[in-house]
Amino acid sequence: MRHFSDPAQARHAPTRELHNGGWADYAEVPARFDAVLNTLGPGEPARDFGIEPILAVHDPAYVAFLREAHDLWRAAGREGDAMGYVFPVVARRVLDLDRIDAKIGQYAMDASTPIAADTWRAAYGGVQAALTALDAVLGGDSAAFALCRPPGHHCGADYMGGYCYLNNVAIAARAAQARGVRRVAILDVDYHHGNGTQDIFYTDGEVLFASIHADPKTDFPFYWGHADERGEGPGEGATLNLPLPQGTDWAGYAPALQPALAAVRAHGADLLIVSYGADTFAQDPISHFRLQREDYTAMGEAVAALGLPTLVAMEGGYAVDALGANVAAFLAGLERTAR
Ligand code: OKP
Ligand code: ZN
Repeated sequence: MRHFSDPAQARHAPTRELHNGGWADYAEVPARFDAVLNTLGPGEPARDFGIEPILAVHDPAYVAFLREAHDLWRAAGREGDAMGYVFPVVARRVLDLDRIDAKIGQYAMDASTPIAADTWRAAYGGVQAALTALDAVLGGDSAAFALCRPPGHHCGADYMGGYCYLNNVAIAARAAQARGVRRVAILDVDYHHGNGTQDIFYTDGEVLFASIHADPKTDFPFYWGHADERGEGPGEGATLNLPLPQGTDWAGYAPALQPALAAVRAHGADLLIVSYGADTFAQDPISHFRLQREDYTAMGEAVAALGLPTLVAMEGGYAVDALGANVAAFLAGLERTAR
């Protein structure tokens, strides 16, 4: 299977995040990118599809903010990474304030998503990797892998969060539709609920969002991903949330995969996009499932059995030493079943 990335993605290097009331080392490290390439090989460079596919999903004012936030931060005399600390609950879109802290709060859902000097460039590169992999799939490859980093599934049309700035899979889904694909299914198997992706497609009946994740009662992002969130209006029934308890191993995970795959089948999707996070791994330092490397192969085989053209986009996975092998195991399973 071919895979795609942009070297600029390794330049995004925030130092710390606010977690449980204190500073924690930033878990979404550049070494994740190198670890995957070390295992899979260098792959192919992302091509540049421009800003338009990004603006098909994200608010132009949010994109402008992402591009300038770190410069504004420095201009305000600050050091290190730009990060907010006040978040508007009611009037998010009403005020247009100049103070950098107010701008950040307006466009952020948490303090886990600092903007460093090269954040925009890295996030842009990750989007282009996704779009290049999409192009491979639409061009006839049965599957392709985009080494997206930073990840994307927590950010919405006009907010960042959970280490995510641009929603790679949402942008790929809309780009596919612009090229004539009608029905898209997004299967999110990252440990955390993909609240941004859900949000973007919540009222859209043509894009299915199905997610298996840690119960948000105990895990980030808390406010989204509960089983009763099923979509709204024309999107009603096109969101499926399958929360699982901390400690879930493959024996508990595999049964949840079945209704998710059944929903993809029932959707009549022409294209499958997988938000693949390896943070369900037993040794993941910030997560609490118990999957093993070989379980990812079984997961890949189950996904391949759908028989759909498949774009796999990287989300989380923080056990850096095991990350390459956990990605390779999933891709091997995806390739094993002939289609
Ligand atoms: C991003 B993705 C740990 C705090 C965790 C943010 C989690 C974002 C996960 N120090 N807060 O879904 O893997
Ligand atoms: Zn995650």
